Amino acid sequence: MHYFRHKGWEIAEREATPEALFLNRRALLGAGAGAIAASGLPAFAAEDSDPSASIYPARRNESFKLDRDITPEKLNAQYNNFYEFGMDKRIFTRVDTLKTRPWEIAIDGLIEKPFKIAIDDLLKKVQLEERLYRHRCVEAWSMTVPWTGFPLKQLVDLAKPTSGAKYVRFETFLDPKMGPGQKQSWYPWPYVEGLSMAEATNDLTLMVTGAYGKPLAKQFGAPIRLHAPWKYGFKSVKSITRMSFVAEQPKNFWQSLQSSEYGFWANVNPEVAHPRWSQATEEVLGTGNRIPSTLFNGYGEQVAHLYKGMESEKIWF
Ligand SMILES: Nc1nc2c(c(=O)[nH]1)N[C@H]1C(S)=C(S)[C@@H](COP(=O)(O)O)O[C@H]1N2
Ligand SMILES: [Mo]
Repeated sequence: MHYFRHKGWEIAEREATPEALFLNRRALLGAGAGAIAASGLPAFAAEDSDPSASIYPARRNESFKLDRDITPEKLNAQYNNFYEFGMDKRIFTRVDTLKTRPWEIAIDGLIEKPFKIAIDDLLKKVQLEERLYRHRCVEAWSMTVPWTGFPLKQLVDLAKPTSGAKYVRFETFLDPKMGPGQKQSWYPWPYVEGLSMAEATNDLTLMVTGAYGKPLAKQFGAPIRLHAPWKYGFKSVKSITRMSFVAEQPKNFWQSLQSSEYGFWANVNPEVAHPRWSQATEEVLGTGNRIPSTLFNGYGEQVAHLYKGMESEKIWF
């Protein structure tokens, strides 16, 4: 018998989910269109034409496990927040206008030499892996996702920030033809988010380019989005077109809209209520269960040290 200590977010092997088995089978079959057809599984919009399809699925990094089942793909792909495409959860019904190729990301600000890079060139420069992550929305629901991506640190290293860089600011596309929600002029478009340099270079911070063993479906924020799993979901900005290294703390989309309700740090804390609702529990998508939420969404071992000495600041929402 093996004795080893599980971290809070790890599960025992025997609890491996059907999705995990499915992904392993995909890995054996290869990710070609034939394999997808042969498996009889629904093909989601993005994957057929996606030029990066052949690099999925990536090898799973087994150090990132979960104490919960993976949210079924179909459910997850039909329950999304993406205000560029509307204010309800049925984003998948109208996300076709998002054109993900060509797609360039501008990397600029306080770095050695600002540059632009096409998504498919970036994918050649980084090491993709799969990680199982929890996602906790500020609206008090949660899901668990097999993301594919690479640690943001790899991109920070490519960018070579200068010593003046204290934060990374992310920006989503600004194009109301592509994202008709941007015609709603009372919102502070484009969607902006930010992280401190310490957060950006923490190993947990993932740039996500795939989910469920394939390129990101459009509603998940194709072709590239962020996921910082210890923070409320709104920090995880989708469809990124620009990453700027800056000296000042960026003001994010929700903070610009309503700073009394949404802040910069937005770390999950069940004991600190949102001004309009409790954060003590969360509804686990697809289960009908409401369970207690956890400090840093269960990732305290990895990130609590980042906030030592900052207790007097508004780091919880
Ligand atoms: N550009 C952009 N990014 C975004 C959002 C958005 O509206 N626009 N919504 C955020 C919120 S509130 C959440 S909970 C997650 C939802 O991710 P999912 O749809 O993949 O579950 O995306 C985040 N990233
Ligand atoms: Mo959210």
